[in-house]
Amino acid sequence: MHTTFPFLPSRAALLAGSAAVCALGSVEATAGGVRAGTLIENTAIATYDDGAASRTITSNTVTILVDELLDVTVTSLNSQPVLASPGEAVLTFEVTNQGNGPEAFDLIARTNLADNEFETAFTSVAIDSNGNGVYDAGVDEILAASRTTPILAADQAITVFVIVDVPGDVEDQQTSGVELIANATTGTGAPGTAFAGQGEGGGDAIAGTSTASASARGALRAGVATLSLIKSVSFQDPFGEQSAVPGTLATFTLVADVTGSGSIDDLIVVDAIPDGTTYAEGTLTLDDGPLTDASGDDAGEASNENGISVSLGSAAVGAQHTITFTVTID
Ligand SMILES: [Ca+2]
Ligand SMILES: [Ca+2]
Ligand SMILES: [Ca+2]
Repeated sequence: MHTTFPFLPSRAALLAGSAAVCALGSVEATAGGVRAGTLIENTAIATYDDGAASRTITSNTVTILVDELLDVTVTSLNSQPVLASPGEAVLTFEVTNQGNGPEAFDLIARTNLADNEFETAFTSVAIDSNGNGVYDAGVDEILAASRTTPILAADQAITVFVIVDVPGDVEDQQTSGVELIANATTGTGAPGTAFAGQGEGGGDAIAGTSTASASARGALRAGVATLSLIKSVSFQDPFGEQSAVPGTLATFTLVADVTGSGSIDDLIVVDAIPDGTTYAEGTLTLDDGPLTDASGDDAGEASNENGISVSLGSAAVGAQHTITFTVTID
């Protein structure tokens, strides 16, 4: 079978052609489409034969000024909940201009979310000035109130840090969320909402499918290390028995256990020599190893006047340390 055209023009063979050009050169596209402010010019061409000659005419040119779509996404860059202990905690987000023109975004951080098991206090929002993906205090710029990002080019993304304060009474493994909202500074609204003349290049700005606003939630999980200290005593009396009489050696055992999450720092265990007893010189031990009574030569020191002191420094969860020392009952 061959195809026949249902319509055969007799004299004028009409050819409709079109040319799309940008007044400034090639048409640049972004994730949000053709760049805002682009002029798209379009002229139609018709050619025909009037019997005497083949002729060509062109239509008037229609020029389209591309309006600016306002669209944004926010994502959390923390793949796991941020481990939080009392004090500062940092959540990391990415804000991307998904529109087709330059736009800045107002950032709002919310810490009072409905299902939070503890509540953080908002401290500040910073941008990753040195681009290393990590919050660097004193280097990364803290945004002043209104917390507006720099103007982001179409498709540009920036890393944003939300810095919060974790309360001192947080319990291990409790969770909390922080939401970061980004609103286009030109305005937000239902998709299609127009802001006349406020688009890049003099066109309108138009809220896109994101409503020119987006948010994401980051999570915190409290990691709190707790220290337990258990003290016990055993006796060896002058008769080889366990009575507590004058002359009995009383050995105290202190067991320090770190539980929960994370670690603790600057751990020091001290104990006084009880009244009615005298320190038995050279009896201080740590984890079954001897410590000298002198100060400054190892982790411990002991004397009848000042009691015992053992510096354990940092200790991670699961660490257990045992200290012993002996006194004589006077
Ligand atoms: Ca804009
Ligand atoms: Ca940084
Ligand atoms: Ca010592």
